[in-house]
Amino acid sequence: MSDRCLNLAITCFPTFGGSGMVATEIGLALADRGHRVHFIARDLPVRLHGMTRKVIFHEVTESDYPALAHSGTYPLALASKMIEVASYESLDILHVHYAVPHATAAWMAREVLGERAPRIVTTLHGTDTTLVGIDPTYLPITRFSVLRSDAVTTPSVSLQRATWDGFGLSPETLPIEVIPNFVDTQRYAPLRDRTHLRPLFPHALEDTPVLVHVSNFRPVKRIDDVVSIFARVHRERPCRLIMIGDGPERSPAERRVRELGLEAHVAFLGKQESFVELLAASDVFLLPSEQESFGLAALEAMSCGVPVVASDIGGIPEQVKHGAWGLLAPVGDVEAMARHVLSLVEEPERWGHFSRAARQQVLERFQLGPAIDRYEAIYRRLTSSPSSPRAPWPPRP
Ligand code: GMT
Repeated sequence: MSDRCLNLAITCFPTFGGSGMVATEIGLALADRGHRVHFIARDLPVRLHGMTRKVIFHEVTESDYPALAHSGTYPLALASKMIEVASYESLDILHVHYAVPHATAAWMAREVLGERAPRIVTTLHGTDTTLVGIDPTYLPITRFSVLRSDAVTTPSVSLQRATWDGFGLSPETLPIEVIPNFVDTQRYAPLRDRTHLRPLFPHALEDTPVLVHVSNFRPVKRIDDVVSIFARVHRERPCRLIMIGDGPERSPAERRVRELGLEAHVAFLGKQESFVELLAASDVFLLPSEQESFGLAALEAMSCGVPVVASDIGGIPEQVKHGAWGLLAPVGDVEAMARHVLSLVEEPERWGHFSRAARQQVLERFQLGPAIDRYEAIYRRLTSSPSSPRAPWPPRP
């Protein structure tokens, strides 16, 4: 197998969200290994800010022609840009993150490029197959495009299975490789420096427990449960809550916090480009989601040595072992989650044990290097085979 440098392009959503972060980190790590890396996206991905000299960025711009307003031309503009970049740059690999509509745009580009087309790798991230992808509005085209990818990956076994179930497929008709998400363990490292918290809660005592939640504030995150857990814990033991991120559920959550009279104890910070110091200074990370293919934010917390209290759902138990370095409860069981939080913040020794074990797990299983090795191996396998295998059509379950 040749180890020549590859010419590859990555497509992802540029906004705040785990899939874009993972895609960006993969691209930057590949560039560090000497590959030529292009990003094709609607906007500069958040984590590429200030890093553009390492990679080449291609912006996808849609026509503003009035007749096309509201006709959803992003997939067409993206496919056109993929064709352009692949033709000029002789791309080996097109790695798309999030199937809807990225895998479809990649398939369209390949149809146009024919023999010159790069191999397509699709990384599924969660709602692209568990929610949006299986919505009948998109199911036929998403399923088709994923099947037409040369390689498919997911960050968890849970999402691998959910994809087979949702698409009515099997390991034989759609091979899916599980490559867990990863974290930069040097950046996300334990740092119990409470000075970063003081400006948020000037009147809190030094030992007041601080809970933290980071997400895109979508309904699937059950933001109301975050507030409920906090309110229950606060009744037993005064504490504080930091809410990082923004989305449709933020306003209702802020309203509820005010109704409960807890506004002095909760800081809604909105989107933050960097929040690692706040995360590392907090005591417990809350993730009571309805669904979570992986839960990257929980991994970042664990890497900082912050124990996680979360829903026992999706890919979360694959990274958070209940009772060992985190605590899980059924979705919606805010009573149990509040008890879990109290069991950590009221027992410093137990907290310390969970904190060290969480960090250790991340160091052992979720480092960047091994994940990049596995993506690289897929690229090499695809580029060294003369023609990529195409799944039969129509697919059988
Ligand atoms: O669909 C979403 O919720 C957004 C998506 C994203 O783009 O970040 O999140 C998914 O991908 C992340 C990165 O792989 C995972 O950490 C999240 O668990 C996953 N979200 C869901 O499954 C709800």
